[in-house]
Amino acid sequence: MSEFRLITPEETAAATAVLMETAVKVGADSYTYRLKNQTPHCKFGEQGICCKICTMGPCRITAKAPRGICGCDAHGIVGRNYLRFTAGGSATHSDHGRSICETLYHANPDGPYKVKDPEKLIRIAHEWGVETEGKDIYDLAHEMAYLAMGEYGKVFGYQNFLKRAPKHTQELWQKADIAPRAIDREVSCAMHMTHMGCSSKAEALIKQSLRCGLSDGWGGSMAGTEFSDVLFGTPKPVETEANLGVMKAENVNIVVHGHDPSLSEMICELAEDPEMIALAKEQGAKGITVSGVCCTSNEVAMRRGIPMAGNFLQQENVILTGACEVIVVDVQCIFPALGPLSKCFHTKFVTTSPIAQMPDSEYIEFDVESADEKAKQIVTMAIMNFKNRKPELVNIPQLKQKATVGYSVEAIKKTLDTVTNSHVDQLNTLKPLIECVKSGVLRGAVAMVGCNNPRVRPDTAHIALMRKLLENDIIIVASGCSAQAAAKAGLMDKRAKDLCGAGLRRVCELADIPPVLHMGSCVDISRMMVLVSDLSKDSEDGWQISQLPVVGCAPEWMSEKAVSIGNYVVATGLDTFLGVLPDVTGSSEVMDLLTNRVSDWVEAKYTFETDPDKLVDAMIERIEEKRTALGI
Ligand code: BF8
Repeated sequence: MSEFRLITPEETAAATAVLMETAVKVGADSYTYRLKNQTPHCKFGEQGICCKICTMGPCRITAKAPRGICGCDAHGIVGRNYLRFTAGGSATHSDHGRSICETLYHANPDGPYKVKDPEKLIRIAHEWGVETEGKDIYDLAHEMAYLAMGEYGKVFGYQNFLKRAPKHTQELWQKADIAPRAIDREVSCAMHMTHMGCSSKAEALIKQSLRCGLSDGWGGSMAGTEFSDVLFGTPKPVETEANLGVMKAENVNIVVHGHDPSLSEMICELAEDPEMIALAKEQGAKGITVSGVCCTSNEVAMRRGIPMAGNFLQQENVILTGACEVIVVDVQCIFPALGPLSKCFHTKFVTTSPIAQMPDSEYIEFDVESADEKAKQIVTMAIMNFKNRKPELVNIPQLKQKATVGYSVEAIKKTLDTVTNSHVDQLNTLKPLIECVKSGVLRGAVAMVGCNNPRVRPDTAHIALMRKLLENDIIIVASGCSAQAAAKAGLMDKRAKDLCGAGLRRVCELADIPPVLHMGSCVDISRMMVLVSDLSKDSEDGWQISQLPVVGCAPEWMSEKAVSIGNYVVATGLDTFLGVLPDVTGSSEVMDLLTNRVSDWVEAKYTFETDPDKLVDAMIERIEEKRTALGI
């Protein structure tokens, strides 16, 4: 085995800098150029004190004008903006979850979408009190999909999945009046509360932000994750590779980008079709390589080992390699810049969803009924485009790392089963993990999530934080673009154990795991909620979620979805550390609510810190405080 070496974000940046030369050559711009044109950013926007929810304004809060025309002060304006931001994220994740439920509703043994994990479907049905005995698995799938879609508009009651949380957490939600009702209702209610002349009390707005976030994490996102597993299989450890070097110059390169596995799964399926491979060879290529960007990449990496070309701020780079025949996208986190950029190359930019339509793209609408036909059309388009490459523009930076991915909660428990000496009561539980934490072999865990943001040099905060946490025997579970940052650097290579403290290294050796566990895409942060719930339930000492030495962190986040996630992670009882400030600094009251007073309701709060060194120290300190409080 060759010697292990970490690839630093600086190395990736240097290797991709040459792609900027190509950009100049072909007359394309990139986010770095556009960023320059957009800075300095608007200070009113940054502080959240610009209000444009009616046409009396826009109003901006200054020392001379402390209230908008309607009389709303900075706290009301910031609180409303924060709640609307949350609602955007919650709606987005949840609508993704709804499409998965729709796909499940159309699953058919003879169609493109099948039930790959019937056991999981039956397990969820039992949780929801649905009779399964003697039912055809596809009838059950359709019944469950219908019920799941009903969760979006349920008339009375709360989200079904809330029952997965420990009793104490459920009681906190009830007491604070933040248990989420129908998913669509919480988004709708957020829009209603923030309409002109409704709520301007910061406390009420922040409470609804938590509730709307919970409807995402314990509602829409959880449906997205769970029913994706039913359809496409529950992830288990699988080998893959990450970084731009996974693209192959001699092959037809198809890049899948976005979030919904319904599209990417079909593309992967077709790309393996011998008929398609033969066609690619006929066209002069050696084969077909599918690689991914953003969360759809995480989805197909976790289930199929499809390599990850990169995370959010790599999306332009895949086109700049000059070797991308098709970049096919579904929804979310797609730069509109890909349209004009693709025009500078032979690359076809294919949009597929009515939700994400963009200029300068070829629109091939993807739907459940014609999924295989459309996938075939897209894969054929890529193959036939191979001959249009301009060889002088082809330059794939030769950087890639090995990664073991696919750590669903089920997979984590299975892995732990291998180290328990088979005591029956320890099987299929998280007890061995709790023992490691109790004994101090592991000090705790951090859930590292979220995006890249041009405000931070791509991946630098993710990697710096992870390295220090690992040195301190703190295990990491990661998702979204944070997981891809780790994989690109090499932290999901099992050999990265050598970068860990002695305790964590020992755990990695015994369990044969990398020190950063890939738990999936951003909707899969719902997996992390199940993980901490099960840790609490499996703890013989009755540890509540908020007592666990576990925190959440998003060091380079940028999207509305990330704020929705932050809200449900905090509301579930995990202290959450953000490395980019949300636009709330214009209100001392909202700042105090988020970083302090929310803990009266949910026993957890936010910490905002833009200096990565201070951020990681604050997390380690919090983990140690939790250990001391537990007496371990
Ligand atoms: O949902 S981490 S940049 S890709 S928003 Fe987007 Fe952020 Fe990446 Fe996935 Ni999540």
